[in-house]
Amino acid sequence: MTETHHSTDQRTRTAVVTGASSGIGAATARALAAAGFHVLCAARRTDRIEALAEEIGGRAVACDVTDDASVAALAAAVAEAGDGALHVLVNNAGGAFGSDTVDEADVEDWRAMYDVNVLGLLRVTQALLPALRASGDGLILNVGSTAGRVSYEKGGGYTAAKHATKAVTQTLRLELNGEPIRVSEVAPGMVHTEEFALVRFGGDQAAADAVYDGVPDPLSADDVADAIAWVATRPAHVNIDELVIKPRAQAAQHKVHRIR
Ligand code: 8X3
Repeated sequence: MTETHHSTDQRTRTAVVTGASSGIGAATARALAAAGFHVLCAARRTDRIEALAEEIGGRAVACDVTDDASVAALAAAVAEAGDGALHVLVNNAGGAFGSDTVDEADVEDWRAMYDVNVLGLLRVTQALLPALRASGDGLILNVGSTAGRVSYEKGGGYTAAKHATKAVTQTLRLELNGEPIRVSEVAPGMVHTEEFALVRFGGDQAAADAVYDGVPDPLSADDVADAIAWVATRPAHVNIDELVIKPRAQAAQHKVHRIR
């Protein structure tokens, strides 16, 4: 046996991670593969997910969660890879676009945030629910945020979208009650990834760096992936409803310890 890092009981289980090209998504794909899942790495940037899939023995699936046809192609790939069954869906694709007050926000930024963070989750979940049901032991894990718990200045569009992520997660858990599908949300606070803040600030590296400036230890993508893999590997009857994870330095959204 060569794949000694795979636990035998998870070997044949299949997982999908959206937004797998970077950050929390890529780290989650690695963590689930290490836990023994066959991971379908879904994202728009094919060069990145192909390299990742090769690294972890998974499969790359080009997917834009804001596009119906693209999500249908993901469902087709799942049907092929998992023999019609999917055990874990990690709805991770998302992001923040813009940092403006409600007064000055760009409607298109808000539309794009709702589309990827909320409607993307809806599209993918609808498309993959039949395969999750067919597994007899499915998990839908939505990556939320502390921004889905509180609001903060210049984050109105993102906090609204992430509050919606939480609401949809809770609704799904109610509606799927009695079916063999768990529904969970992992909600991180400050995570230092290469792209999240950079995208939010439209490529302004100095603004992105300022978010983490002086914070001794923000979370890493691996920290969050570790939590996601833990949720995914609980026994079938154990539903972790929600897990909020912040760095020690972040006592609350606005209360962040900085050493300079
Ligand atoms: C990211 C956390 O603090 O930028 O989801 O809203 S925060």
